[in-house]
Order: sequence, then C-alpha cells, then structure tokens
Amino acid sequence: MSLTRAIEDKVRAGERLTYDEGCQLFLERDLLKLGALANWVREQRHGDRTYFNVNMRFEATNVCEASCSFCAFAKLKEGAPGAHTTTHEAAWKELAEHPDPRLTELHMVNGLHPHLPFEWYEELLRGWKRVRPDVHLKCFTGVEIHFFAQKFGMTHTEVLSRLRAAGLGSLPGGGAEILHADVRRRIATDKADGDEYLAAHRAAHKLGLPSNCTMLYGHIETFEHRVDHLLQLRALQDETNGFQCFIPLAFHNENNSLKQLPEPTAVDSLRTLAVSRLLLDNFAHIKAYWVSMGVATAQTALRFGADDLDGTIVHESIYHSAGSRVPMALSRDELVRLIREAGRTPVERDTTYGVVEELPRAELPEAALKLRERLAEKRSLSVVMGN
Ligand code: V47
Repeated sequence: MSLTRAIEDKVRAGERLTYDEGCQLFLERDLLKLGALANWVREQRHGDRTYFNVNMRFEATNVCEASCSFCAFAKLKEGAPGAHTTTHEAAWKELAEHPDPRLTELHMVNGLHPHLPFEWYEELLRGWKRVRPDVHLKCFTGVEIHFFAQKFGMTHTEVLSRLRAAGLGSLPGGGAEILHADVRRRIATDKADGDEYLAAHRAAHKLGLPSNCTMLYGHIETFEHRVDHLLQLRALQDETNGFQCFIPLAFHNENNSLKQLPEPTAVDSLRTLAVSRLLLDNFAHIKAYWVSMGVATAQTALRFGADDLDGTIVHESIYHSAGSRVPMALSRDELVRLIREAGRTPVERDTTYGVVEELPRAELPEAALKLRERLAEKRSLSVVMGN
C-alpha cells in the first residue's frame, strides 16, 4: 500500500494527520489525487457552497518601523517618497461614500507607525462606526496588536478590549508569514515573533473576537516549515476554536529584497491549498485569495479544497506594490460567475460567515450556456428559413 493510500484511508476515516504525513503530502507527485482528497473533505463540509463577500480594503498608513524582506508596501519614514498616512476625515469619507450599498466589511492592514497615538486608532474606528454602523471592521493583524501592546505598555487583552469598545469586529490573518523561527528571523526580524503572533490571536479568541490566519509561502521556506506552521495554527485552534478561516498567501517578488527568488507556480499554490485543507481538520474554511493566487488559480482551487474566494476588495496595495497583475477589484457579478463556472453554488456571506444571499448554481458553465442558446437560436432560424 502506498503511503498516500494510507493517508487517504485516514482522511476518509476522519483521523488526524501527523507532521510526517503532512510532509509526505507535499512530496506527492500526483497533484490531482491530492486535490481530489482535499476536495472530498471540502465537499463533506460544504457541499458545493462557495463563499465570497462584498468588502473593501483600507490602509491607514504604510509607514512601518519593521523591514520585512518580502514587503513592497511599507515605507520606513513619514515624508519618504510614497509614504502616506490618512486623515480621519479622508478615511471616514471613503467608507461613507463607498459605491456599493451591499458592502458588509472593511478590511484594514497597516504599517507599524512609530508616532501615531493609540487614541488615533480608536477614533478612526469610532468614526467608521458613526458613518456605517452596519459595516464589520476586520482590522489590525496580530502583529499590529502586539506592536500596540509593546508600544503603549498594555497587554494584548487590554489593546483588544479597547479596540473592540471602539468598534473592532475581528482580526484579519495577516502577519503570520512563516511562524518557524529559522525562517522568520531571516524575513521578518523586527516584529512579533511566531509565539507573539499566536498570543495576540489567543487573546482575541478568549475575548470572543474571531480571527483569520495566513501563511506566506514560496520564498525561502521548506515544506517542513510549512507543515510546522500549519500544525501550530491547528494546535491554537484546538485550544480556542477562534479561527474562522485559513488563507495561504503566494509570495510576490517585485520591489522587495527577495526579488531574486522565483514566485510559486500554480501547481505549488494548488498543492499548498490542498495540504492545508487536509491538515487543518479543525478549520471550517480555507480561502483561495484571488489577489494573491491569481484569479484563474483561485477559481481552480475551488476544486482543490477551497470554499471561499474572499471579496470584491476595491483598491488593494500590498500585492499590487509587489507586482500582482490581477485587477484592483472584482465586481460581485464577476465573483458569482467565477464560482458558478467552477460548478459551485455562490453564497454571499458576511465576515463571520452569516449568509447574506445564496445564489443558484449554474447548470453548465456560463460560456457553455451561451453557446447552447446560440445553437438553439440558429436551429429555430433554420426552421423559419426552411433549411
Ligand atoms: O501580512 C506582504 C502578505 C499579508 C507580500 O484575513 C505578501 O481575510 C506575498 O493577510 N507577497 C496581508 N504576500 C494580506 C492578508 C489577507 C489577505 C486577504 C484576506 C485576509 C483575511 C488577509 O500579505 C501580509 C503578508 O503576509 N504579504 N507582502 C508579498 N510580497
């Protein structure tokens, strides 16, 4: 019996995979076999249902004390070319004037700004709640929460409690990178380490604030580092059950100090997503973030274990600074079409996976439906014309 067959039996029996088995999965040559197994798990949990949301991105500041080698977004100093920090008024206006009335989420990630006072962030959230109390604020990575705790002499719990009182609804998953110290020390030295990132999320979960988590893959890490990373997330989820979804993030190599490295291929992305689905047996959702994976690969990932595409977004900077060629936004209709063409049922969700609207599944891919219509038209025309 091949090793993968043994793993397949374990997965179908609902048994948990080990570190060694995770490493073996990364070495499995048959990508389709791996994908089919991850797809089976995905369908057991969600059937054809595939989630997306109507959201927007916001970056209050890209000024950042940290100097992560993969980052093309941060500027070290206020006043440096390209550095920007929003005013409260501009931030509130952007939400108040958002063109889509269906918007349910604002997702904010920032640099670690050396001078902004904590009260500035609290007021930012309070103002957003004043203009759109219905929009969920998914703001500040675990790294930012840890930075605030250190800078302002508070515990993670104190930081999070104050931000929650100002309107914070949940934490996004950014900042996890690779948790293993051997990699993190080389790509992200001067910010929260792996344990500190997890501690910030643990504190959030204990307060009842849900969060997401990520893994930045395809740079200097090995498969073993990826498996270690996934199992650290799985262990915290066993403890708190506070993670809503896991998002693998494909490394982009432009305008950063790792530009000599090639970017991960589509096969690596699909493999990583499938292995994540198989190892993270206590996570409800695995997201194929179309901005990071590319639209075509993210759509394909819906058959490799993913059940979520993230959202409409509108104006993303982190990946576009690092060379992403995907559009700045996808409309709700475009997301629906991508999901339906993958043979799945689109479900518009809010940030905490409450259903906003469940749409019908396409019977055939949209392109095939159009072709069928055209053929039918041609046939009726031939009847009329008598040939
Ligand atoms: O923390 C930065 C990563 C993250 C690069 O929680 C890079 O729903 C690749 O976390 N190449 C921010 N990745 C984005 C993020 C996210 C995205 C979508 C949804 C959610 C969610 C979270 O992007 C950063 C960092 O890990 N990143 N630079 C780069 N050159």
